[in-house]
Amino acid sequence: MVQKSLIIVKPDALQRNLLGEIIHRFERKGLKLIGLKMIAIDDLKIEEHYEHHKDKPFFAGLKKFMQSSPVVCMVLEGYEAIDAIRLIVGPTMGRAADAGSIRGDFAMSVQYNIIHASDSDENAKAEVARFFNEDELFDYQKIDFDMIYGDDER
Ligand code: IDP
Ligand code: MG
Repeated sequence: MVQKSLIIVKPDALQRNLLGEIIHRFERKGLKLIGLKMIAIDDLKIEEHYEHHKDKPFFAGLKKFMQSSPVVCMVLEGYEAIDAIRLIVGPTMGRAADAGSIRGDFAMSVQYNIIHASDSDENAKAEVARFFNEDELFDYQKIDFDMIYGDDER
């Protein structure tokens, strides 16, 4: 199944000049970039996006961190892309993430962990709709497509 995933490049990654490195990793993998923008996350969006953590003691700190600078949001598309992207990103705890993953290579923290990526198809649909309007997502032909997928994956 072709899936879309919402990526947020967090303030720590922007401060540490890792945006290009992160985009480069997804590009080389063969994922298709269909949306990209820089935003300041407002209170409502952060509360919806991290709803599952809103009663945790670290929520106020997480909100402050996510609002400490703009973030860069992307939508990436690909065949079974959600799990593939989570592998590239690594687990939540940076210092437990495998070397080679984004968090494994660039993060030591559980909170300052560089990047958000959707974790399920259901969450991805809600997250993409939360951060992108329809007219900010692009449907276009990519010329490397035939070299990235086999016939039964298209
Ligand atoms: P994920 O980003 O790997 O999907 P989630 O459990 O959905 O992880 O948590 C969302 C974000 O909340 C994490 O990426 C991290 O920035 C922050 N977070 C999660 N657990 C903790 C914690 O125990 N302390 C501080 N921040 C946390
Ligand atoms: Mg999550």
